[in-house]
Amino acid sequence: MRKPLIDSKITMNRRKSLVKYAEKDSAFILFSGSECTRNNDANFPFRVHSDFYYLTGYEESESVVLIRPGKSPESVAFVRKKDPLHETWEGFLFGPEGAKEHFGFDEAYTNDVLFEKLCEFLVDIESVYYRIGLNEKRDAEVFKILNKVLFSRGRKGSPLSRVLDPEEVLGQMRRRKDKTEIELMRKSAQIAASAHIEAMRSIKPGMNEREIQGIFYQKSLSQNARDVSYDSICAGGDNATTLHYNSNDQELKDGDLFLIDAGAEYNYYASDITRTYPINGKFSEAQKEVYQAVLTVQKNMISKVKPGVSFEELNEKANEELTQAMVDIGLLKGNVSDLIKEKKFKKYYPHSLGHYLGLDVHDTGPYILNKESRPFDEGVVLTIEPGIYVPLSDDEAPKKFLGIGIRIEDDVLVTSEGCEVLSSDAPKEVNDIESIMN
Ligand SMILES: [Mn+2]
Repeated sequence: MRKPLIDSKITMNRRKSLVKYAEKDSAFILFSGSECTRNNDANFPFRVHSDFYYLTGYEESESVVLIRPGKSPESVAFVRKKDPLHETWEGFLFGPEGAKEHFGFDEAYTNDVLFEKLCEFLVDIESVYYRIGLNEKRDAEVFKILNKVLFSRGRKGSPLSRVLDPEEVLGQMRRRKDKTEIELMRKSAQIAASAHIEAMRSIKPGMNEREIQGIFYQKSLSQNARDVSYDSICAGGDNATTLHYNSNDQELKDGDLFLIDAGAEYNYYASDITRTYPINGKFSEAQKEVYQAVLTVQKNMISKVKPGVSFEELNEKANEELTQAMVDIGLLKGNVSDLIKEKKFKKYYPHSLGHYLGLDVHDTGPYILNKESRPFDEGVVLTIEPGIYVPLSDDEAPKKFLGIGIRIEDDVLVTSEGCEVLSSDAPKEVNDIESIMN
């Protein structure tokens, strides 16, 4: 038998607490996702949908859960049937009995009766939380069911009033991490940080970007990460000025910087860390100038993270400080407040400061609520990742800065008083980096 990764008491409590957030007489229909098969019969690795995992801990593909907050039965699972022949090929399945026993669902069935059972369980439901657009075929089936439910109520029955995005509720819940999640986030960041250190130690001029990608991957999985949390960005020299560079196939040159944006996924929880360092182990003066500018802003922004502060405030502050730094090092010319107003900094810093982090790398949760910027709460995890990128092709920057792309990214947990940097094991001070590399 496969052991569930989360104690079912925790997922049962999460399902129970939906009633605090959800509309009256509502139901959630959540799918785990389906296996993707290539033409040649080889499987793409399946990964359960994060909302589904958060509320169930169940990892099997083609599973569905219906949750009716406050009603009985409250949770009904539809899962793959136990099938010895299939299990010989593909491995263990819990089946409905196992699903009930080990995951605490009130009822469980095989997934082939999903649609007739849904009709039954949706009769007294007014609003359905269902995510449209993940799978068109599934959308069509779900809407067919909803239509059938509607008709079954006859003329006197109340209409099914709404289909709502489950993110409205799950975004709120998942945005603040509970104790169990914080432990997993911490572990995920520690794994990734140690993989970053390994990459830092291994890099040498003449290696290929891909070799460092491999070292990061190996070091993550050897510490029990189930995968990397996204396609790693391993960019030497000018490649680092392409924000989502992922060809990772060029030779690393003596004298260039290396930018690596890579994270681990541990028990489905993501880390997301970026470090930039010299391929030959020693920063040049020009590289150090830009690096220190980014690092100072990054540390300043981290020091401001606490409950009540919002991304909007931090973004504004980061834009100001980065513009000032760009002027100080001679990358931009002119009056600082004009440059900020005209957003001239965007040329060298085109993205924003960070994002929520959790079961997904760009985690769910509202950044804006009721048209107001949402302040951080205790338990929120986010990234802080300013950067400066000067492409070789730039015709305005001083020559010494051309081909320098720097981003420094940490994972930060909001605590009651301030914050904790979960990824602090990964060195980022110039001296620390140089001493590890030499
Ligand atoms: Mn990030």
